[in-house]
Amino acid sequence: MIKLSTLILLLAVAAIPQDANYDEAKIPAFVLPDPLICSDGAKVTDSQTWMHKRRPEILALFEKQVYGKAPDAPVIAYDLLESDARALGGLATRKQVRVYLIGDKKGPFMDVLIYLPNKTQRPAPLFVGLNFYGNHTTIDDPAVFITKSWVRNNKEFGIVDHRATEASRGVRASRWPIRRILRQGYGLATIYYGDIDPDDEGRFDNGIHPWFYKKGQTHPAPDEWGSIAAWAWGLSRAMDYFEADDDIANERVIVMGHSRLGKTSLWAGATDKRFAIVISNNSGCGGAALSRRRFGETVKRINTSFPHWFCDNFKKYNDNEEALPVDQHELIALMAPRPVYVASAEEDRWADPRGEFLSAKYAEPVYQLFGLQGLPSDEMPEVGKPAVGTIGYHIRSGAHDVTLYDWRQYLRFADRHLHEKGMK
Ligand code: GTR
Repeated sequence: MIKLSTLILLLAVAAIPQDANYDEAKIPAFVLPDPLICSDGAKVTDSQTWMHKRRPEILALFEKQVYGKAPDAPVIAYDLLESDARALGGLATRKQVRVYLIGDKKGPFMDVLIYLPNKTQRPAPLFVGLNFYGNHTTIDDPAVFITKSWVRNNKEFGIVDHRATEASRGVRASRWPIRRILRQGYGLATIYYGDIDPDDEGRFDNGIHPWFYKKGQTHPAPDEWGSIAAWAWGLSRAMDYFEADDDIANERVIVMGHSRLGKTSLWAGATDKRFAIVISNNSGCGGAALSRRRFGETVKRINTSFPHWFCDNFKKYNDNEEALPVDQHELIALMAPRPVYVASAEEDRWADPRGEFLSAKYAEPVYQLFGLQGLPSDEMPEVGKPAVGTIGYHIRSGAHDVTLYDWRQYLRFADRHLHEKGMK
């Protein structure tokens, strides 16, 4: 008789993709595209040529082949649903703002939860990030509205029939040290990503996409936005609102995201230069990790498990990474000259920590065009020893998650760069 525990173990092992490679020795030889060679063969030697010629080329390739092109910015509308100048025992001013994504109050909307520090001067610099299960999961604050959007079921969090409930209030607070962020003089804004586009496999008949379909269209064209591009587009709509809010320093907005939402924060930073600093936490394949290494999660694997995240053109690169006209170091380079931080976790091998480091490192030549230090470490830093220039990188101990350790580095990184610019 096979014991139940053995059976569970066997089933768990069976669930691990058999084709995933975790052996550095088995990484295929590859040549990365050079961010500094233009499509006409010209070499980029100055920041002007980068900004006006090469950068737009790379951005267009990512749009067409990887994430898909999002619609132009609409004029948004918004309503302040609720605010409290003495939230969290007086530490913060809370605002909950409904942003109407196409400017029509009968159309789709997302709710932005904002805390601003009361102790420091306004306008306040701000971190913004999407969350996985609803704004009310990020903090133990009974005043935060519970989303009515589709949410992934999660028994542990009390989410059944795809509806968030009171039971999940604060369940993800460990990923959002809001009081600490406030005490350090920053605001925090967060949005439930499913308000923009539900993360339900393969469906494009709900969320934001149908609002932009041409007559008769039922699915984005091969080069049109997948879900990651939609979530990033939503972050830009939040930015539109921040620009209209005098309490927020819109030239000091830092976009941060974890995992699929780390892929999203990178794409938001690439497509929208209004984000002053960009942070990727454990973003892995299709985020910071180099695709050509095929370590852990691969292009084929991600396109199979999550066919809706990227544009359909990206599927051409399943088991065919060398044909990609870009790789993810060029995504990091699109942030230049803005500061960008890439974070890995030691046990998060699925996301390929070394591939995340190398991407950050190989973005360096672009930063050097601006006379900036890139990532001040030629070797992969040791666990718990961040390397920080205009590009920052760390690998911490532990699993795929966002921890206080990660946030401490992000706050320090933001402080350092805003100080340097005389902005804090
Ligand atoms: C995993 C996926 C990763 C990462 C993660 C997450 O299942 O393979 O690429 O995005 O989900 O977002 O939690």
